[in-house]
Amino acid sequence: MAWDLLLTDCRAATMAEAAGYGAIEDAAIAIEGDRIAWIGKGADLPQQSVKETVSLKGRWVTPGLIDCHTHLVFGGERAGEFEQRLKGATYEEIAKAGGGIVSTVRATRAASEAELLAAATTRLTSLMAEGLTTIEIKSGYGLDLENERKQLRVARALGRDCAVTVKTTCLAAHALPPEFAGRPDAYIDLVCNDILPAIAAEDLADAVDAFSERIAFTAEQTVRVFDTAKSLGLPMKLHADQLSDMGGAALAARYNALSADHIEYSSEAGIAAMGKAGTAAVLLPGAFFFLREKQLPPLDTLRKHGVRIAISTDCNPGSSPALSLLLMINMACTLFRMTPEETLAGVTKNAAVALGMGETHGQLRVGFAADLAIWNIGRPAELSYWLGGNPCAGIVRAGRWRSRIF
Ligand code: DI6
Ligand code: FE
Repeated sequence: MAWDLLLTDCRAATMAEAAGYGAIEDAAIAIEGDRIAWIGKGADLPQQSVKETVSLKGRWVTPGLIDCHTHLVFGGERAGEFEQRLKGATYEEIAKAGGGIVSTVRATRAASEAELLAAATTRLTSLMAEGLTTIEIKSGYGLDLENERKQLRVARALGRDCAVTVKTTCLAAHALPPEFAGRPDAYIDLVCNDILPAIAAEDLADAVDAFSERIAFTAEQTVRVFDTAKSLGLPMKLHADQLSDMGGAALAARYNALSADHIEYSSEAGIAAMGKAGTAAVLLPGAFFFLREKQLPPLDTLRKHGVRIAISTDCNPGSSPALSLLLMINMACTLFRMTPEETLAGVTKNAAVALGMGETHGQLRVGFAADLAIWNIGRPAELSYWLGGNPCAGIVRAGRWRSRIF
């Protein structure tokens, strides 16, 4: 059988070793169908017939980037709240006064599916230009069955239209919708009895998420959502300990969740439980930066307990209107003191783990998805070094060229 595509004369950051880049100098990468068929030193390349051979002239290749936590599909924007915050109002004050997430809920409910799709496509295009080949997209601005379904359908449509792999997550337990004011348990009843079963039956969600926080849902309410997800056979993720320690990390670990996200305020016991359960940490430096938070995520504790650390945009209109995953890994280095190796792992193999795709995506390895990004850089650390700009020179997704500008 012939290989479909052979990339020669490149340098590969395979991310296939326990630590570091797993770099191969003078590498070649062969692709058959949508999988990597061979990777190694060009000198060791076996004789094989090939349909297309492309010399990358010394360029670096990495796994296609993975953004594992986004709220990409929403109506409107919240630049007005940004201005309020610059005058001194806090994110929590704005949320309590009926702004915040609920204002995006109003705009999302009012938007048609076509309008949501057009706005989300524009945002996705920016992310994809930087070598993104997989993205997770959450609902959570509908907060009733019809509108949660609408958001998730748009997310599924993006996956069909845009040559990117989309994983969807139902975040119906994101905020209390105004019609349930003062009745959070009644809303959780609706989520558990109606919304999640219907979404699961229509195969609109690949996972279930919840926002466990003072301004959102309690640990007990989160447990009800998780028990429902478990009974529906859906894996879990959690917005945990972002603004206060709610015991979210330990709760996520107890349910073997794929990931606990934010976790700035998580305790060491919670982090240790994540390490044991194999629950990944998803750190979101864009939200930390944009809300001007002071509490750093517990990096040393995460490292000590061997928790896999992913980095993501958290792209959303309130706390992180971020459209660049490369800027996020710069911030993870400058703000969180992560290393460039750690942050590249955070947007490749560890992001894949946070989506339950660690066995097939996020590394350049034989049998893994042929999703890769080609870069005009001298060394991998450049990916987390520049503030803006885009060194991406080409993208292969599912074995096919999606862009090639060299
Ligand atoms: N945490 C976040 O950072 C986003 N959602 C969440 O639970 C913020 C969403 C928003 O402000 O619209
Ligand atoms: Fe989020």
